[in-house]
Amino acid sequence: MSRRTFLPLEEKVVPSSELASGGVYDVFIKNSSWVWIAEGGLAAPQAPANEQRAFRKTWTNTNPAKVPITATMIATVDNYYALYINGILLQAPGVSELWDVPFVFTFPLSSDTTVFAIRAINGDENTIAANAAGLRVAARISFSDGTSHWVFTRSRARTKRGRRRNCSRRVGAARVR
Ligand SMILES: [Ca+2]
Repeated sequence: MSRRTFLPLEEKVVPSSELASGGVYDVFIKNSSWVWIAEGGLAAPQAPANEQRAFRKTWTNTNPAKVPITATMIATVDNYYALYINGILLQAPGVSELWDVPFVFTFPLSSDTTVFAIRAINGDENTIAANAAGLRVAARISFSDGTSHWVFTRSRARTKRGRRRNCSRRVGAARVR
């Protein structure tokens, strides 16, 4: 029997290369969209308060010549979220998180399939009324040959519960987790 050990999470400054053109923050701002689940007859980005929704993306490498080695992901939720990678909790939900301050995560990949899962919570913002909700993500899969593949939230995607929808929200500076 063997026992795995894990490195502790460490919070750092986002590298300037990720803020520059082509970096994960730049690609996130230019290519990803806010999404949520249309429900209750509410107009985007409004959604019921004090409720949570689950989002999941299973990414599979379909090119046997490519070996995925790391993923760098930037994500935010209005209002906060838990992030799971292959079922492992990477980010616990924090009620004090700010939707306009996305986090960047980098983690190793050890197989051709990665499951990104987010439990997204729309907070009450001191009211029980409907309020803005959204999830926004970009992730870069890096391969051993130096190439990469991007995954984004897109407003035209569909979920089992209905059409996700876009909303215009400005996102500020990123923080690394
Ligand atoms: Ca909200």
